[in-house]
This record gives sequence, C-alpha cells and structure tokens, in this order.
Amino acid sequence: MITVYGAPGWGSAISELMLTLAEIPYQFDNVDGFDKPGPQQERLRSINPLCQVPTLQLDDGSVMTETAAIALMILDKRPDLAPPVGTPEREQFWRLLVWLVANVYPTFTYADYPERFAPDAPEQLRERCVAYRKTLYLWLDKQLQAAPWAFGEQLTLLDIYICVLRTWGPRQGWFAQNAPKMSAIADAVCGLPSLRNVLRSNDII
Ligand SMILES: N[C@@H](CCC(=O)N[C@@H](CS)C(=O)NCC(=O)O)C(=O)O
Repeated sequence: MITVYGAPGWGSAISELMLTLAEIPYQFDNVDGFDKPGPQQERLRSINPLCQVPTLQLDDGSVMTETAAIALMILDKRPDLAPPVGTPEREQFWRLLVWLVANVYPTFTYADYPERFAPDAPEQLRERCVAYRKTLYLWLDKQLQAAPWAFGEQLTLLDIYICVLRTWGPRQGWFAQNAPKMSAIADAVCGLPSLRNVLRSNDII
C-alpha cells in the first residue's frame, strides 16, 4: 500500500484528498514537525533528502514526490479525474496544474522560510512573496469560468488543489472577498461526503 508521509493541513493534504477521491488506498505516516531539527525531520530526510511533504512511498518501495506528478500518477489509474482527451479543457487542466506548482508553491517555500533565502531581509522577502501570491490568485480566479467545478460539471484533481490552497495564506476570508470562484470551488469540495474524514483530519473542515 502507498504510504503518504505528511503533516495534517500541509501539502500532504493535497495528495491524501486526491488519493481518497480516486479510491486508491494509502496509509498516512504523520511526520508533523519535520521542518524543524529532530527525529521527525531525520525520518523524513532518510526517505526524501529534500525533506518536503508530500513524500510518498509506493508499493515497490520507490519514492514519489511533487504534488503535480502525484496527480498525474493518480490520473493514470483514474483518467476520469481530468477533462477528457481531445477537449480544450484538458489542455487548460495541464496548464493550471503546472502553473500552480511552478508559480504558487514556490511563494510558500520562500515566504515560510525567508531566512533561508534572504538572511538579511527575511521579512521583506516574506511580505513580497505574500503580496505576489495574491496577484497570482487574482489571475487564477479570472481563469475560472465554469461552475460548479473548475472545468464545469466534471470534478477534477484541480478542484482538490484549489480546496487545500484556500486554507493557506492569505486565508479563507481573503479568498471569499477577492477570489470568489476559488472560494466556491473549495466550498463545494468541502461538501463532498467521500472526502469528509480526510478533510477533517487535515483541519480543512
Ligand atoms: N514542489 C513540491 C513542494 C512541496 C512543499 O514545498 N511542501 C512544503 C509543505 S506544504 C514543505 O515541505 N516545506 C518544507 C521545506 O520546503 O523545507 C510539491 O509540489 O509537492
């Protein structure tokens, strides 16, 4: 069975929710505290030297990381969780999935640990990243034209991504005011009965 190394509410929630939606069994190994020196960090580092979550260990013992790559791995088993081949929505799905990990996720890497990257001006780096992230979300919200899900009637793994991001900075109130489409999608994901337990264990609902 797949093991998801993670911490409640962190990036591992994205993989947990995607696996749950896809009905792929996994076990959760809680490495909460991994971003500070200590036994949890050492445990995670022994599997993934980058010491990031999510880190997955697959049935054959191999290690899988990167939320977008994990989404693609899941889509190999459950292609119905992306728009169908041959539709324009499918291309936009790839585009936004990659866009999120290429543009939005790094703002967390830098803003959450600014002293690593700008030891002389950590607060400035943090503030700039948070401000930049808001502009990214405003752009994303404009891209989302369909309802109830990002690509219309079909729930996709992108909706899961949006739901988890909405719980992180700049937090739910900001999204409600400034990114109403992301907010509505996140609310709809939060209402899915099949995800309730995982949403709860990650403090999302
Ligand atoms: N590109 C990775 C980013 C993962 C990531 O940055 N995860 C955060 C937690 S939400 C983390 O582990 N941060 C600790 C660090 O970067 O040292 C992905 O998409 O999975």
